[in-house]
Amino acid sequence: MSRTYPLVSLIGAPTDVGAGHRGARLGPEALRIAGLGEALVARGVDVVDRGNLDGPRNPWQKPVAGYRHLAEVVAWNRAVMDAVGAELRVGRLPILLGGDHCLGLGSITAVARYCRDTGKQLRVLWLDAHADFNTSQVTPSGNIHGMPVSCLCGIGPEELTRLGGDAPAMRPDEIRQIGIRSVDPGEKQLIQQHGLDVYDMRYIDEIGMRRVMEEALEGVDENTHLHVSFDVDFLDPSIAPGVGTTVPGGPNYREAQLVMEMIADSGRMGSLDIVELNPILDKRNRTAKLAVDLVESLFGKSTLMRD
Ligand code: 4U7
Ligand code: MN
Ligand code: MN
Ligand code: MN
Repeated sequence: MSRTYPLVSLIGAPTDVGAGHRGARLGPEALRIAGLGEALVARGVDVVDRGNLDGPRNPWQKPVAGYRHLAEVVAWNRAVMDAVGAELRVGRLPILLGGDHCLGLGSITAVARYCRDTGKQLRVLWLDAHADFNTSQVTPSGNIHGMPVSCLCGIGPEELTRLGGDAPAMRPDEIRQIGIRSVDPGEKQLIQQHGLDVYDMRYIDEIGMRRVMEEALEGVDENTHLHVSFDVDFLDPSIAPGVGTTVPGGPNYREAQLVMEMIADSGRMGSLDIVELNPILDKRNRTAKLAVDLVESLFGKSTLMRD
C-alpha cells in the first residue's frame, strides 16, 4: 500500500505547567533524541523541525480557585494555538511535541478553527488513560492537564474556553476517547451528562481493539480532518514507564500498534499531539523510543504482509 503524506512540522512545547510532576518539559528533546525526525524522513516524509516555543517557566505553585498556574497555561496554549494554526494554513501536518496535555487545548482549538474555515469535518481521537474532563469544581488536583477536553467543550474558565475566540471550540460528538481507565467521580458525572463517546479498557477487553477502532473511525470520510491526541500514559506502564501519571491495565504493544496502523489506513490524520512523556521518570529513553516507533506506524509502517 503506498500513501502520500503531507509535509510535517515538528513544534516543541517544553513545559509542564499543567502537570503535577515536573519533567514533561523535557519531552520534546527526548523525542528528538529518540530519532523522531529521522524516522519520519526515513519513511519519505518531508520534515521541518520548527524548534521549541517559548513561554513562562513553571512557578510550581499550589492551585488557586481550583486551577494551578492558570496564567501560565493560557500563555503556553496561545503560543501552541498560533504555531499549530500557522502550519495548518500552509498545508503542513503539525506534530506537537509536549509538554503536558494541557497543550491539547491550544492545539485542538487551532485545528477546530481550521476545520470551520475550510468546511472540514473534525474528528478527534483522544488516546489516554484519563478522560481529562475535570473542572475547577471537581478536580482532585487542580492540574489543568486533567481539564483540556472539558475546556474544548466550553466548560471551564473563559481564558481557556475562548482561547480561539468562540466557545465551544468543539462539540462532544466530535471526539472519541480510547484507553480510558482512570476517571474521577465528579468527572464521570460530567462525561455522562455531556454524552462523550468513551472506549474504556473494559470495552476494549470485551470487544477487542479492532472493533473499537472501527467504531471510533466510523463516519470518517474524505472530508474529515483527523486529529490524534496521544497521551503517552495511554500505553500500559510496563512498556511505557516514562510518564507522570501511570495507570495499570493499558493497551499492550500490539494493541497500540493496531490503533496506529488503523489510523494510518484511514489516510485522514491531519495533526498530532505527543504529550505527557516525562524523561525524568523514563528508563534509558525507552518510552520516547516506543513513542517514535508508534508514530512510524501512524505514518504507514506496517507489519502487514498481505498488502
Ligand atoms: B493527563 C487526574 F486526579 N484525573 O485531574 C487529575 F487522577 O493529561 C489526572 O491525562 C489527570 O495525564 C491526568 O489530576 C492528566 C487525577
Ligand atoms: Mn491526558
Ligand atoms: Mn493521561
Ligand atoms: Mn499524565
